Amino acid sequence: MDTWTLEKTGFDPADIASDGNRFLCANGFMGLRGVPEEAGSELFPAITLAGVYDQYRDRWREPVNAPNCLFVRTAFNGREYALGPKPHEAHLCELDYRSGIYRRETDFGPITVRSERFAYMPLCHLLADRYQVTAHEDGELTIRAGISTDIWDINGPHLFDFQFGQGDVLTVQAITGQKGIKVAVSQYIQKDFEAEESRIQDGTGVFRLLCCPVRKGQTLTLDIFAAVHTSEDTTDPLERCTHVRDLTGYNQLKARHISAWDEIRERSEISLEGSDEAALALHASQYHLNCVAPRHAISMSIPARGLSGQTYKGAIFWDSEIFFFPMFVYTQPEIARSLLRYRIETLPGALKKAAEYGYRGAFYAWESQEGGAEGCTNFNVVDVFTHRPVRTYFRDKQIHISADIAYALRQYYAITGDRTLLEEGGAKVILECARFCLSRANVRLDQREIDFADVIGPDEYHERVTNNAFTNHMIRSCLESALSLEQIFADDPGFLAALLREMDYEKDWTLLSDAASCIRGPRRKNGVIEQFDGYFDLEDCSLETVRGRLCDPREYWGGDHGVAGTTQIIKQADVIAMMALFPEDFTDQEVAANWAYYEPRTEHGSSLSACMYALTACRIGRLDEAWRLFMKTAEIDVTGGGKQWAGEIYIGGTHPASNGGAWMIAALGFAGLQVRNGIPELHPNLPRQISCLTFPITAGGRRMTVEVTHDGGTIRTL
Ligand code: IFM
Repeated sequence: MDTWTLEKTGFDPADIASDGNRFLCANGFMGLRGVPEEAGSELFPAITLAGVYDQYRDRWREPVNAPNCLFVRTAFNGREYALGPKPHEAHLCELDYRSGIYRRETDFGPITVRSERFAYMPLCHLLADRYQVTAHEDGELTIRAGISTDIWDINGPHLFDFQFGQGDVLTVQAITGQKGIKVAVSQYIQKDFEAEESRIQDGTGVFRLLCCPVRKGQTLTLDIFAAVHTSEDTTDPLERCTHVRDLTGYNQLKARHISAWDEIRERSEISLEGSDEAALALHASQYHLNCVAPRHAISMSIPARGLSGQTYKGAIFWDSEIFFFPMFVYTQPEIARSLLRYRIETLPGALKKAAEYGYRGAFYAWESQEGGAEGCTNFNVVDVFTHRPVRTYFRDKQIHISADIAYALRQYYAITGDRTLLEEGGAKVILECARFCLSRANVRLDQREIDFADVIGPDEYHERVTNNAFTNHMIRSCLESALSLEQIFADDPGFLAALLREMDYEKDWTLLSDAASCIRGPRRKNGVIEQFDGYFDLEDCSLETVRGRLCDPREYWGGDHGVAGTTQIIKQADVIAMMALFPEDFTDQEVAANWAYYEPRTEHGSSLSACMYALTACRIGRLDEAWRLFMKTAEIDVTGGGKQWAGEIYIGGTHPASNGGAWMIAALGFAGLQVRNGIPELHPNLPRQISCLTFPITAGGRRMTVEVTHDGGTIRTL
């Protein structure tokens, strides 16, 4: 079995949305959905831009999709051939996970179209496509290649004032409605055939028409080069886009692209022996997380659905720090650094949000967009019955986000040994997050106890609860991270002293230690931690019972009327996520008792859930379950799994959190990798389905190779 290629035979309109995600090409700057070149908006074509957002009227703010600059559609003897809206059997497509090269071959009868394309990794503004047409009879071909503005937007339109350029390089420049950001794209072609050439410009874009006679058996090749720039990355994006004409040939570009991917894999690839299905799933996961990594930016994070579209408003969630960050910090720490720098740079947004809610310190956006602006609305779900927006409290009450960021900053230092990120704003972020936690605390003076009331933990089906175990634990860790700065900077006490002074922090500093020890610990029953105060009093019924109460499969399980809210059924790992993230704070027996209790009560309705259960399952020897949950996590973007709807909101896309989760299960769970006092160690828990795992890591600035078999594990310094 080829464990490096995702293949699909036949075109099925029912799979359009999901295939666009599964066959994504991306390079951190942009994501090109896996749709055929000839696609109009009905097939959801999108080139989603990282970090460029726009809001149209009062609709949701979301990332901007650039015009489709790889558009090509071919007509033979006057008839245009295009996939959709009907099924088409004579079609196959594939994505090579080694290099992110997408290929398709479609037999339309009189002609066959083949193409191969990629989002160029060495220079993130470029796309390339080799498009070939073979004629099966003599006739007249018309190829329409250009820039289509007929693209997918969920809450658009976002681009206005289009200017079209019809020179040797076709260009389109438009501006976003809200901020007037210029978005420019271009398309340039090289071809191996003579054709009569003209231009057309209509309401759907600007195109060149190439008309020529063809003989039966003849193949025409068009190499298409496209560029995308915005005024966020350069002062004159349109001019920059015209440089596509200077590119050397397709083959050279492709060779450079492949070698860039070879380097990425050399630094991050986990090779797994024993199961081809698992190897394929792991390759898919690693591809999907690596292809959306911001290699081009020193301060940028990754949206929850990567660059596969505008789902979840292209926003940055806790997914970044808790699920994407581990793979990067262990394999490509400069990317982990970029994710955290984004939080450092967006600190002003977090300070502002805290102040708006009447708190001090940094309350990070639950769905963070550029500058840390909160993208999460008060009504984040639409009810499928009434079609009315449902008041949700993610934005106001998921306060663990700030503590999660502090957690990742501390992890970065522990794993890399690099203090500079703390010096360059990271320490300040930790202190502001801790200050927020102090100001958000509900203090019961008579009992010297602190509660965190009216919060939402990772399990979003239970809103506005008190003393969510995960949240309280994370917050305690945040306060301790702030205190740990004293040790980290023990050799440079002046740094911390100056920072505390600058932040007017002296009083907060004196409270930290006391506050950390006063946070209410979780209640327990028979060794099981109560997820929040009163959770055990909720109806204890099965997942199937709750599912059976749904009147519509797309119905939202949480919120005021959700089927899960009054029961112990939870959306995603919560107590178990806490145990996975703080392994040293819980015994094996505690983990085992909680796993046995919570797993059957978890819907795994979020793609963030299964990996936390798999990680903890490794630790307690439930290896068959770890394996099952690993496969569920790793396969998600192979099968196109995961929930597609929350109420009436489309939530499909790729799943970088699961992709990162798969890396975590393999490296931290199966291989049992941990860094203690700066030294990596292995505690292998290899399931019987795997015979060997090998992967590179970087810790303490040194590069190493890890190998784990059923005879044990070794770490070799390179
Ligand atoms: O961050 C998650 C959240 O935990 C569950 N809903 C989806 C978000 C984005 O992945």
